[in-house]
Amino acid sequence: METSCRICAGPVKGSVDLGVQPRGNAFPKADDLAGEFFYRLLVGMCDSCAMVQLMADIPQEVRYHDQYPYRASNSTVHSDHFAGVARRLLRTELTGFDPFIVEIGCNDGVMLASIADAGLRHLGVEPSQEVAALAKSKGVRVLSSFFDEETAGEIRAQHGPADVIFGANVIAHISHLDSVLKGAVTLLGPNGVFVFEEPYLGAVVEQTAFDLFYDEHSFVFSVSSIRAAARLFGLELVDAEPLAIHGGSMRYTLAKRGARTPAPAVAELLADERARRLDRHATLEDLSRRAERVREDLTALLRELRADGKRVAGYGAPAKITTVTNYCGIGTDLIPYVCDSTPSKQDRVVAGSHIPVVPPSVFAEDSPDYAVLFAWNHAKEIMAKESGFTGRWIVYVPEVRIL
Ligand code: DWN
Ligand code: ZN
Repeated sequence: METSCRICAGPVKGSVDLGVQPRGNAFPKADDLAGEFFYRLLVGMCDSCAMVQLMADIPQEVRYHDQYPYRASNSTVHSDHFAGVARRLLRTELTGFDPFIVEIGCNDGVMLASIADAGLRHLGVEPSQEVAALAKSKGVRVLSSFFDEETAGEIRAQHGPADVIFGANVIAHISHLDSVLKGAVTLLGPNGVFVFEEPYLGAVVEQTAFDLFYDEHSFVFSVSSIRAAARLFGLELVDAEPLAIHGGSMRYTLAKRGARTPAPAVAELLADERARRLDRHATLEDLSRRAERVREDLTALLRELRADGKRVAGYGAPAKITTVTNYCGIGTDLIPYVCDSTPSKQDRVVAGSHIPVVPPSVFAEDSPDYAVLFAWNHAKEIMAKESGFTGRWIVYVPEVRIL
């Protein structure tokens, strides 16, 4: 199958086939499974700009509805990270007279609350009502909308140019990325920056983290694909910084073309990506083979444990669990339940695989023999929290192992 690149219209060939999948963050009620939405999760790379993207386009209104369940503040590590992002922006980019920052997809205000506390002009652009209400309760000003070129024009007309546009784990979600980049050009002041951090293709490849592919991730960025996309729309990649969050992310800084001198990190990371062949189809094809291996190993292990009468549970219900369980064909026969601390996911089931999501107290009481760590990017925090767990952890990233 071949489609056209959403950024440059070049040919995109499907290289990773993760089968028929539901929406990653659907978390339906057990008695409301009739209308589950499914699509073919095929991932490809553009021949021209090397942008890795989903071949299917799931309408954004279907993904970011009012009950969107993800809460960015749900991990201490994440909350600390975003408070740190705010402190850094306050120190570096937001030091002029009456600065203005816009955050695309501000979720529950995990970053902008610190900006609001500092008394700076800001605006979160967030289409999902429940998370937007949480942000507002923290004193964050929110516009209920999707960000695109038109919204950017409206914001500029009302508030003036932005010094910073920020986005975390959201820019790669937006399939109309071309319109977002055009909007950044419209909204930014002459020396403004568009800073965003997203899961990094290099980390996905290195760790065989195929579960980072799901409907919300319209793209998985690399330094080279972002540099190419920025150029097409009058922007320039002026900095890139690897981050540990979400199992390996990259923070990109774009400025208007010619406004800033690119940091040495850009050329260094581009050279590293060339050496790692991150712009080659063969790299995705290899990732696909390694994903198949994880599927074989994980299902074989879970079947073996079941045959031995062991009790196995899941820990964490990130969006990633939807991809893994549906790709591997793991249902309640192998994992009867998964616990998660997010109230909006509890008493619901994982889409497609229908594994019930329960509060962590159920896990503590049940004390299973094994726990599959689906929220693997939070391993440190979760293992510290569950230091009393007497069973053994199973991880599948970068390969299947019992810890
Ligand atoms: O792009 C996205 C990213 C990167 O974040 C989104 N589309 C949504 C989200 O993806 P995710 O759902 O994979 O994110 P997390 O942060 O890996 O989700 C972790 C899950 O684990 C949450 O549901 C909360 C849960 N959790 C828990 O139950 N106990 C987390 C911690 C730290 C805990 O102690
Ligand atoms: Zn392209």
